[in-house]
Amino acid sequence: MVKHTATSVVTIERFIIEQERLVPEASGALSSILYDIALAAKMIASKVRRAGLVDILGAMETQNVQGEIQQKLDVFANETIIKAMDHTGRLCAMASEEVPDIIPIPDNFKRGNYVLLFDPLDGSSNIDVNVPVGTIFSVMRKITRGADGEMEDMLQPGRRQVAAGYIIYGSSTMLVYTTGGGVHGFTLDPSIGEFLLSHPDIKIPTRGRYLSVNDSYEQFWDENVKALMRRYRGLDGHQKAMSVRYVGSLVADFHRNMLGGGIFAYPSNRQAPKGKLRLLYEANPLAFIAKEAGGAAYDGTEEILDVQPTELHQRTPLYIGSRDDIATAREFLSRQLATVG
Ligand code: AHM
Ligand code: MG
Repeated sequence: MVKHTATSVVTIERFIIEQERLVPEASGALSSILYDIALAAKMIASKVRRAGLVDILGAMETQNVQGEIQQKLDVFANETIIKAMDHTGRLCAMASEEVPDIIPIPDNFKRGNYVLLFDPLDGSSNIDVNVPVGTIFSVMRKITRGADGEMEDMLQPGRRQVAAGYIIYGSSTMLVYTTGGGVHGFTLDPSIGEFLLSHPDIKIPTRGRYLSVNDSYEQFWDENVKALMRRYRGLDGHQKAMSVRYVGSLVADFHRNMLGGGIFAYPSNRQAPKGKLRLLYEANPLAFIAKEAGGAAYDGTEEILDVQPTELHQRTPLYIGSRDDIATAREFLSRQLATVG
């Protein structure tokens, strides 16, 4: 990573260019995908900021592919990302949590060598109570031979991601991303409309302070999960109790735990044997970031990044965060005393 002095102002554009120069064979395509995502993020941020002012809130009558009520801002975020990315010649297809099938590149635009998968506005049920929401994205290299991206390009294990990131629309807007050379965070300065480097080379503390889990599902958890949560809470006398923090907005919970250390868990339960979160749009990109920051992500059986996806909107249980806390999860969940179902 290029070193900057504490006083140098580094825009995301400058940072991406400098990172690209460190890789002599880079074509610039990935850098351009990242700029375009940053542009879409600014457009979404400005809309989210005004959410309480303009008549944009409220559920539309359509339901998204997961069967949940879509908020209008979801639709806006989804369309903004598609429009910012479809004409650039860098992508050969996209996939969104809000769209049932692969999103093709329109016929009149050039195709590129990458696919983009994204959750345009995660946690959108939180918007009308002014809780942070986020965008999550993942970039993979195309592996099929034709010009258009195919299902096989989308269903690659997370280990093959070449870039991943998230934007958190919180008290400030931040964009955090990795291309495999560490995790870097940028804060949007609204007065100049630029993302400025604020958190270079983020590392997750090896053991964390925070536990983020929705324990209203406890009655439906497997015994191993219950025992694991007792350990995290310090109830079995083996470790200091972690503090419970649950926003219910994945990006916000993940971001806090990445900076402060800890674990976010959405275990499988009897009502939802695969949990709630999506492998391709949520778990994989955050797992790549966690790994690059020195943390880990686990699905209760294997590393998230090793899971071979079988469908676009696949759900997965998720344990993600500090390395040692994930090791504890691995220890408890591999006991397999009882099964969920
Ligand atoms: P969404 O993709 O429909 O917005 O749902 C995902 C959100 C996550 O942000 C959050 O971690 C989770 O749902 C919370 O779910 P629950 O209310 O079951 O705890
Ligand atoms: Mg989501």
